[in-house]
Amino acid sequence: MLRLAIQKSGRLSEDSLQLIRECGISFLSSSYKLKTEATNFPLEILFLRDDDIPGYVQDGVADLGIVGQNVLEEADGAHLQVEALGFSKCRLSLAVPRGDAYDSVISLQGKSIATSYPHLLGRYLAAHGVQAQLHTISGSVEIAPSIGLAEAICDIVSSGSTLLGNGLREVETVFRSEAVLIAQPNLSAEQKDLLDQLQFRMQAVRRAKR
Ligand code: PRT
Ligand code: ZN
Repeated sequence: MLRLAIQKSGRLSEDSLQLIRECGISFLSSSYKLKTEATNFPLEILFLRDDDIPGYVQDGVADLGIVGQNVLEEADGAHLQVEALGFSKCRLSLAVPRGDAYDSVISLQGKSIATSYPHLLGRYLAAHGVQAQLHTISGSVEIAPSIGLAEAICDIVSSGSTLLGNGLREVETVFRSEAVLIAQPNLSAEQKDLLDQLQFRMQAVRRAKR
């Protein structure tokens, strides 16, 4: 038996469930439940907050998980990735108020930056030799400059319309992300075999869409 953790409700939920269905796995979907069992594959599905998924998989509470690489990498879990899934593509970007002067990342030297990704951003700034003051906030990062909390932000961007609507200009890409399948490091031989079957089906689903 494998336990797969997916996001309970959010941007990854629907595509994660659809991928499982497209792999030919049937289950009773119940949005209010915490878990459900597949009827034709030895798989149990746990519904969790996305931020909790890397930790549950690292600790072996869940055997597998589907999560964004942004959340995985921020939690230092990149070694858990076994398969890129091709959906929920987005990027973690730096943005500044539209009217502000900006030449390169060096322009951020000594500035204050609001983000929910202090680890990824800190690593990027260090690699570019920039020292900045990071303010870690968990949501509504894009309003930080307009309320005087920070001079720049680093947040997830997809279409770019949220930045535009808040008078911000995207200036650097810090990290590119998509949804990935992750697995706990200590699967049994039987579980590894099931994971192989699952990955084989996931790859076939993706090939069929190309
Ligand atoms: O409740 P829970 O903690 O489980 O969910 P959450 O609110 O933390 O995450 P959720 O559902 O918003 O996103 C889950 C994952 O989807 C993220 O970790 C990313 O991997 C991926 N993803 C893809 C996105 C986006 N696209 C996205 N556009 N996550 C967030 N956004 C937000 C972004 O934060 C910003 O507010 O959308 C806004 C920007 O979108 P655009 O299109 O205006 O640029
Ligand atoms: Zn989250």
